[in-house]
Order: sequence, then C-alpha cells, then structure tokens
Amino acid sequence: MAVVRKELDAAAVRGHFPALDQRVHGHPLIYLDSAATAQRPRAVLDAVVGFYERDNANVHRGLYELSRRATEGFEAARGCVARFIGAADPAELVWTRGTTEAINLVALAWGWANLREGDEIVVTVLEHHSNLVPWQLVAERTGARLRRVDIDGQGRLRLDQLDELLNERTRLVAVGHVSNALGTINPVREIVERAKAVGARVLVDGAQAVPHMKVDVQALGCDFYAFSGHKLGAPMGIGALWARRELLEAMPPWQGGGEMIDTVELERSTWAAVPHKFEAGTPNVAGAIGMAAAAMYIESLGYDAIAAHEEALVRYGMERLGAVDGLRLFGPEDPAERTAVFSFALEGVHPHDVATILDAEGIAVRAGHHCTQPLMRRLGVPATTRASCWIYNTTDELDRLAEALEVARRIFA
Ligand code: C6P
Repeated sequence: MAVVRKELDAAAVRGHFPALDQRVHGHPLIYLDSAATAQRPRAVLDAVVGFYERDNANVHRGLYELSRRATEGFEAARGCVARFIGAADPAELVWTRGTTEAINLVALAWGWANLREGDEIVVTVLEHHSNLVPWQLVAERTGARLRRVDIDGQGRLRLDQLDELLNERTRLVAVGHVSNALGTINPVREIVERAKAVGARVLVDGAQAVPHMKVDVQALGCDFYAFSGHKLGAPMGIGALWARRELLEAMPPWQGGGEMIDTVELERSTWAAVPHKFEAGTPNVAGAIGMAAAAMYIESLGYDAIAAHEEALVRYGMERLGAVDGLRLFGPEDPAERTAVFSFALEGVHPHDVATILDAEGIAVRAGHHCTQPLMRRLGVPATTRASCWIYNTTDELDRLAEALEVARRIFA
C-alpha cells in the first residue's frame, strides 16, 4: 500500500500566525528565534480569548455553570496534552509554569526525598541552566554529587563517557532531548536503557523536542519529562511535567496552599490525589486550554509533515550558511542528528553585533550564551548567534539571513 506523506503548506501555515504578518524596520519580519519562544497560531489565540470571554471562573471550587465549564476545559486540556505526549493517564500530567518549574518540582519533591550524601546525578555539558542549576541546588543540600557527560567535536553526547560515569551510586540522569544551543538530538532511548541498567531514574528536558518531533514518553521509557507551552505555540507561563503515576504518588508535595490539600488542620494536612497534589494555588487555566489548542494544531499539521519540512530547512540552512565566508556552524554535521537550529560564529563580528545588524533587516535571531554557559565554555566561545526555525520558516528566509550575514561580514572586514 502506498504511503501518502502529508506535506506542510508553508504559505497556509504562515497565514495561521498573525504576528508573522508585519514589517520590522521597513522589512517583512523574518522570525528565526522560535527556540526562545514560538509565535502563536490563531487557534491558540482564539482558545485563550474564548476562555476569558465565555468561561472565565476559578476551577475546582465553584458550583455554578461558569466554574463547571472552566474546570471541564482545564481538565480536558490536561487529557489532551497528556495524550499528545503518549501518557497512559491524564493524572500523570502536572501543570507547571514551564520546563524550568517542572524540573525544579522534580528536584525539590523527588530530589530532596530520594537523594543522600554520596549519591550521584549525571548531567551533560549540553544542558540548559534549567536542567543544571536545580540539580546543583539539590546536590548542595543533600550531599549528592554532580557528574557530567561531555560532547565530541560535533556537539554530540559522548555515550562512552556516560557508560564510565554510570554506577550503583547513580540515582538520576538528567538530560535534554534536544539541545537548545546546538540543535543536537540526543539518543534518549539509548540513554534511558543504560541508566536503567544501573537502576537510575531519568529526567528528560523536552523543551526543544516537543515542538519538532512526536514524543511518546512511554516509548522513551523515561521517568520524568518536562516541557513548555510557549515553544509549541501555546501561551507563556504554562508547561507540564509528566511522570509515571507511582513516582508522583510517592513524591511529597513541593508547594503548599489551596487546591493541593485533602484536609487541613492547624498543625497538619493531608494531600489531594495526583496530579493536584503538585498544583497549589489558582492555576493558569487559560494557558492550559491554550496549550491543548497548540497540541491539537500541531497534530492537525502532522508530525511527519513537520519533520519533513524541518529536515529540508536543516539541509538547506547547513549548506547555505556553510557557504558564508568566515561562518563557523556549531553542532552535528549529519542533518539527521539535529533540528533546524543554526548556532554560529561569524569571524571578526561579535554575535551581539550580528544580531543587531540582522534586526535592522527585520531578522530576529538570538545572540548570547543561550542559558548554556558551560557549553559555551566547552566550545571555547563567549556566545554564538542562533537562528532557530519552526513550521512557518522557509528556505527563502534562510537565503535572506545568509545574504544579510554576507553584508555584515563585508562591513566588519
Ligand atoms: N530556552 C532558549 O532561547 P522555560 O523558560 O522554563 O520555558 O524553558 C527553559 C528551557 C529549558 N530547557 C531547554 C532545553 C530550553 O531551551 C529552555 C528555554 C530558551 O533557548 C530560553 S533561555
């Protein structure tokens, strides 16, 4: 039977994102900073406005119609996002403010309860500060020790070194699914297998994976998966932690307040069932509803089509940017091992100057350490310029980027 592969209609997709339809400094906007935060499709904007226009009320509290609708929408959104990442049960999905908060939740709730002096936490040199600093804090308080996996010359994790680091003291491996700074796709399934062989838990930072590839947490076999809404077209301030139910049930709460309790006495309390045990206070209901709308939007495009589109961008971008005189592209050489993130140095031009020159042309990129200072140190650079693509970017835009870089290089030469 012939397999019909759905293609992404880039023009139609662009039409779904109102923010892309504008001029910046007299030029059509070229938005190449989706790794920092994506633009939002109309479907998400409508879902958020719809909630506030019709259903706005607090959840799990009121006995009136609006509160019922708000609660139903909020919990339906949980089910939708849980399904989106292949969770077995909506109760395994805890709403958070984003990836950072999800990882801090695990560090505080699981880490404090399970880590002791002499235990080891394995991280990698690719990690975003969000998947490093929480472990430093918990290590300092518990006496656990951080170990670090290095990369090879192409920014790929050295699994041989992981094998050397893993031992019976390893309690946790905390690894990014995709590097925000280099675009490297890490072999998470393989890492999980190796970690499980020594009885370690695995936390995956999925912030840069979920917008680009079908994630199935059960197939990955990990214990915790953290991700943000705003990188997949949902509002800022919403994200999620997925964890296997038995782990969540065994973990103590990390924040106290309304919503997360069962009974409260003056001196002690009992906790609500998971996931509410981890959701103290009024949640970001509109954000959750917006995140479900983003997940449905992505599913309507199809991950196969998204992957094919992004793979074409990776190949084109590597070739086109690689041809710019004096440009050094970081990250894996094999397009299959990376997402459409182009992190580079332009000889003789500071990354901040590159970004400023590009901004004058209406091109938005990020320059800096990308919240990965250990990685920058490892690469021997203070910063890079990073152009990151998503579903709405085109090869024409990468041409415009390359041309602007050629001009920048001539000016500074
Ligand atoms: N990276 C970037 O420009 P929050 O801020 O909690 O939504 O996500 C934090 C985070 C965690 N892990 C990875 C791999 C990330 O890329 C990010 C966010 C943005 O690369 C902003 S620093």
